[in-house]
Amino acid sequence: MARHLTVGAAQMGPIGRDESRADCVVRLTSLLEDAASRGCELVVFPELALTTFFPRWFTDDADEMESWFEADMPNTATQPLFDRAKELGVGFSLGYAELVVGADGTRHRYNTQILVERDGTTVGKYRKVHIPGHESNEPGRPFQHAERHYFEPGPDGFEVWNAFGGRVGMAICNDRRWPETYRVMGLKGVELILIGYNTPLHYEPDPQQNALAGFHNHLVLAAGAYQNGTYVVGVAKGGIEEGVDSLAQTAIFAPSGQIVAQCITTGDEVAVARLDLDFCSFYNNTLFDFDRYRIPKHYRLIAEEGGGA
Ligand code: ING
Repeated sequence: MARHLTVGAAQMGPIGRDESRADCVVRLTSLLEDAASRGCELVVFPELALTTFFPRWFTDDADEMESWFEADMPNTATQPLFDRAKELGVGFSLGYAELVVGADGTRHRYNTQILVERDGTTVGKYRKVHIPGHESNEPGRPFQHAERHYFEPGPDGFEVWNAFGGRVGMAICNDRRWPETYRVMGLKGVELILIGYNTPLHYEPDPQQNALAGFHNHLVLAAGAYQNGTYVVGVAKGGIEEGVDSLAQTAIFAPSGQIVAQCITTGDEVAVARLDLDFCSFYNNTLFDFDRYRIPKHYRLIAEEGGGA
C-alpha cells in the first residue's frame, strides 16, 4: 500500500515589526485552512513565522530582545492555530523564536521549528544548528543579520521522527546550505525534510552572490533531496519586509531533485503536492544505497571531527 501524504508549503509574505502574534496567527490559520481545503495533511510554515525577522536590527536591551521570543508553545496567541489544525485534522510545522529558562535560571534563546501531528500532539522540536550572520552590531551594513547575537546553536543536532506515516526531519534556513544537514538525517532514513527560511536578497559579505540567491536556494534544496533520497520542502518568508527584500521561491522537491510544486508570488501562498513516500526507495535502494556503496572510513576528515557516521 503506497504511503501518500499531501503536503502544503505555506509561504508567508512580509511580517511587519508592529504586526502582533495574533495578527500572524490569523494569517497562518488562513493559510492552514486554504491548505486543508486542498487536501493537505501537513502544512509547513516558514522560519520565525510569528514575528518580523528581528535579527535585521541590533539591540542590547534584554527586554527588547526577549520580546521577540516565546516562552511557551502553544501559548495564548498561538493556541487558536493549534485548535483549528486539530479541528481540521491537519498537522503543521512552525518556526518561531524560543526562550528556554533553565531550572538554574539560565536563559537560552533558540531559532526553533516544531512538528505537530494531526491530533494536535507536538511530536518533534528542532533548534537551528547553523547560526549565520554576526555577533555584534555592524552599523556599516544596510541592515543587520545578527542571528549570532540573538540565538545560540541548538544542542540536539538533526533528528528524524516517525510521523505522518513516514520518517520526518526538520532544518532551518542556513542549515539548508550545509550538506551535513541532509546527510545526518539521510543516515537516519529520513523521507521528508521540512525547512523554513528568511533569506535577504542582499548578502553584505559578498554582494556578487545577490544575483544567485534564487539559484543557490533551489540548488541546495534539490541536491539535499537527491543525494539523500528524500523529499525536501523549502518554505520562505519573502517579499519586502521592513525595507529588506527577501527571497520567496518556496518549493517542494522530490528525491529525484525535481520540483513537484512551487509558489509563484512573494506573498502568502500555499504550494501543494501529493507525495508518495515510497518513491524515496527508487533512490535509497539504488544509486544511494548507503549500506552498499558508502565507505565511511574514507570520509576520515569528517570522522576526525567526530561528526561523521
Ligand atoms: N538566513 C540566511 C540563509 O542562509 C543568509 C543567511 C542571508 C545567507 C543572506 C545568504 C544571504 O538563507 C538565515 N536566516 O539563515
